[in-house]
Amino acid sequence: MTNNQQVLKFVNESVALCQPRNVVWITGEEAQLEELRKEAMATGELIKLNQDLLPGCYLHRSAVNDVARVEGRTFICCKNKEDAGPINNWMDPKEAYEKVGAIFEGSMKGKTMYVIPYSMGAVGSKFSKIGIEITDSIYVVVSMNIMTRIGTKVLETLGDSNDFVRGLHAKAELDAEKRYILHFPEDNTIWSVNSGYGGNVLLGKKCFALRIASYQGKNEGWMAEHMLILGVENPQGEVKYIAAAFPSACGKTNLAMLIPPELYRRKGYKVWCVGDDIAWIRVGADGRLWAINPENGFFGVAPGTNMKSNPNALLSTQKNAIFTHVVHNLENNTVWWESMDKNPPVDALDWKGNRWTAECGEKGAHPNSRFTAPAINCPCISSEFEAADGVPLSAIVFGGRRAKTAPLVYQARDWNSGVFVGSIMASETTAAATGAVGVVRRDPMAMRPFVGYNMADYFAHWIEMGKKVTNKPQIFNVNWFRTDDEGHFIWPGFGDNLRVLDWILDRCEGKVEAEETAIGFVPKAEDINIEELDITVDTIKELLTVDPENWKEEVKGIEEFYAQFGDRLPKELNEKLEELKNRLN
Ligand code: GTP
Ligand code: SPV
Ligand code: MN
Repeated sequence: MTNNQQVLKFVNESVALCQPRNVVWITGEEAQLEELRKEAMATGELIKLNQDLLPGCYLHRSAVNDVARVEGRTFICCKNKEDAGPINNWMDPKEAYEKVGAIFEGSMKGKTMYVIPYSMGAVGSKFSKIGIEITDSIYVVVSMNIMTRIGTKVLETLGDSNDFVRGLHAKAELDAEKRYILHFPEDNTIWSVNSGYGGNVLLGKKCFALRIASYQGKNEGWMAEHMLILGVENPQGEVKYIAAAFPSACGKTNLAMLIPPELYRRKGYKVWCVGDDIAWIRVGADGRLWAINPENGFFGVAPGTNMKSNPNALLSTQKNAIFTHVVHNLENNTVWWESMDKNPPVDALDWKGNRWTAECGEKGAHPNSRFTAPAINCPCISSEFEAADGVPLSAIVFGGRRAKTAPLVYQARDWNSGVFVGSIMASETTAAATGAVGVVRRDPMAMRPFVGYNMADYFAHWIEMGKKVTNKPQIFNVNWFRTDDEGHFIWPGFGDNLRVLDWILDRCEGKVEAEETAIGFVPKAEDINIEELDITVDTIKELLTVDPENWKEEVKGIEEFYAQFGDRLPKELNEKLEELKNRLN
């Protein structure tokens, strides 16, 4: 399929290591993909769902121990340990190739090896980048076909260039003890073994588009971020773009495709989705930041997705989608998950494939059960989804899950204050990664698990980028997750989050005043539009409070976090921390 000597060398070396029975190059043609789906159905790897209700849709299960990213087994393998930094797990590249090479050795005996050429970003666009993923999993092939642009056209675009990311994946035994997700940023290489879960094996996603790309971006002067991108169209038809970074399972997909509240719809507001998880951001000739979504589909959280919370996401999954670890509804051969509706199926299998009914008290779908769905299925996909230069950003928004402390929204004073705001982000952990759920941890820019180098250098890169952006977006922080004394969310969230974006865009245009606090600018309570909402201005006031005592506690956590980086932490951030402390006193 190609004469590219570097690609051939990579494939040949992978064959020598994994020893597959045969090698199949993925062309991207529907006939080939359909053959593979049939083969996967025969082995049970894919289950074909009701084609009248869910045309082109399949169900897939990995192993019970394989339902989330494994941060403890994810490594950055660069020559110097200091370059991986204190947040990443590090392995010496030579040791990593040897140790994990032994696990790959012979792992594809008797199996087929698939070679998937893929493009992150529209094929041939100057911002796009190419990867080759080698895998023994048909689930990976058909999912990469949804999540990225794959096939012959990508190899044609690559020509004889060596500028591609090498990704090697083997399911092997799905042995959690021998599971490794390795990144070699200095070699443009990713190795993933013993997993079949999306975030660990769809190598274009977190592995390439964030961990490797963040390293490339640092060296090449651009940014790879864990951000959704959306456009808000006002009644005059003007569209302003916002990129927002929230940690895993903290609301990116929901915000990216939100449906405006009735009030806003009547006025003529629309929201357009450009991306729901990853943004590659560059400085344009006009001195603004421009963002593309390098992906071609959504890998979304299923539980909680319903016609009320996120109809656009649900509608995106109604054709050509693949579901993992959800309930298999045997009544009509469809899928179900918690809070999809109030009618759990009676005749059903749970995410493990065991007989299940809602009465048993256990959840039927895994909390991190997901779907891969083509972006073009989304009813509000932006006309700029494939735009070669991306979209210009008016605002960058950070946010996390905080029961207290962080107000509904605040604005940073300037770019470096915004970098500080991003760097001190903290959020309660979710089911998207293995480990405890609901524990507050620092997750700067929602990138804690995804920066492919030293996080202190990543902060420095943000500060450097700010110097190149002459027409800067404003930077904000939001928190949809403040709770009352009974633990209920106070803010209605979802579509009503547009009310906060409305204030954010007004601030960007200098149309609305704000109140200065120790941490930045918060809205005047009456400036958050609560028309037709069942809450009062007093509730908004409560949501906007900045409690100095809470923030003094927060400062301790920030100091502890910063201390890990020693001298490598940019001095600008220490200055911002000192400023915050002074304002609090
Ligand atoms: P990843 O795909 O892991 O990166 O997650 P994500 O950031 O795209 O999160 P997603 O939009 O899938 O939301 C995750 C969970 O947060 C779901 O259970 C949602 O129902 C819930 N959620 C999203 N937005 C809101 C909100 O505004 N308020 C509340 N209370 N919950 C929300
Ligand atoms: C996340 O965990 O942030 C996801 C899902 O978007 S995964 O692809 O598993 O990383
Ligand atoms: Mn994500």
